[in-house]
Amino acid sequence: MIFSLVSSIKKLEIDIETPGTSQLDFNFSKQPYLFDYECALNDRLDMLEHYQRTYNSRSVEKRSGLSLQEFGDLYDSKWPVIVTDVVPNWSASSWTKDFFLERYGDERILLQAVEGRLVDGVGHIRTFREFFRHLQRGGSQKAWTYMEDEMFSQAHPEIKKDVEPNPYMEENFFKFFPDGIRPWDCMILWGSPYSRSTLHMDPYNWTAISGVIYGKKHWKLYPPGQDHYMYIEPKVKCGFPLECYKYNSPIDAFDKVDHWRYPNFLNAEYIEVEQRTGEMLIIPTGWYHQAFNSEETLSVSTQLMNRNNYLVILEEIIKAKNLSRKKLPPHFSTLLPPDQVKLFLSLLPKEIIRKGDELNKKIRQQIDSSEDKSEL
Ligand SMILES: O=C(O)CCC(=O)C(=O)O
Repeated sequence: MIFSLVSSIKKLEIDIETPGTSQLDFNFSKQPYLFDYECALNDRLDMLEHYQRTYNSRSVEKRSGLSLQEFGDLYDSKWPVIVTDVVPNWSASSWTKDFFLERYGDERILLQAVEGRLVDGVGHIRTFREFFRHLQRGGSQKAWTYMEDEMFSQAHPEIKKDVEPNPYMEENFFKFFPDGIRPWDCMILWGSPYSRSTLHMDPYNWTAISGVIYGKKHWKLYPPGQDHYMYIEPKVKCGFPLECYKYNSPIDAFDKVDHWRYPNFLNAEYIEVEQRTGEMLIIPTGWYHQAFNSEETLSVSTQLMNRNNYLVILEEIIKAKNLSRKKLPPHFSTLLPPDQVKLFLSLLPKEIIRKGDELNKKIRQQIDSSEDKSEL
């Protein structure tokens, strides 16, 4: 089964007889790449047998001591997994409010305050000090606050050092992206009880990684091929210099869903997962997801592009018309994956990269000079 915005996969059951095509078997310079999810699941089934593990289509395993080989065989671009022995090794695992107050109390960050429903959320720029004061009020189903900030760690690279090492990110082709268009890669998410993300698939359809520093996150994870249940507004772009399509659903799966308005959403199948302090969740390419913090929770999100999902990401970049497939040389698919990515990036119009550099500077200036005095 193949996923994309026009694909479908109704049930999670899979037909192990169906042969699939791997990303090695076709020519990216000639035709669009559609990830073959069923093939990936079939590979996973074979490998579960090999590793003598049981198959459960309703759960996400918690693993420690997971080798890179087994991660690739069982989970990467196939099935979510919670890894329990990465976050405890980060300096970030001892982050506290005092740590941020002492070092960055007057620095400005981006947050969302919600009175009512998720769609009513309003973005604010506030200092850490003000945010913590607000956070102290707690939250309820109808009033909560969420720092969702990707910019702070860009201005403070020392923060990024605190969320290392991560062995599952050793191969990450995003490092080849020029500065201006490399997606911000360390989002700090700090929320009151009841805070939550949107229901979405990530930009460029990358693999998402979330590490909980403290607190508890509940996730709803939707296996690939269910785009047609999500009511995604078609053809909406993210507005990034390196354009991509936006896959944000208007539905809040942690609130009462208006089934008159969104009847097909009733058919969407999902897996529920609880992610606790010190745990890292890896969500594969193609899975819609939504997070809900049932208590005050601090987490960090990042993303992965590696040999198992890089063609999905390059396809998204082509789909959003950053580069014509015709520009790729015929030998493109014969190159090793990292060389394909480097060549692809070198063909992007220089204007896109220039715009990216400019935008990064502009956003930083806007945050630093903001006079946001709006009521929280
Ligand atoms: O932790 C959250 O609120 C959501 C994070 C997320 O969905 C992501 O990183 O893609």
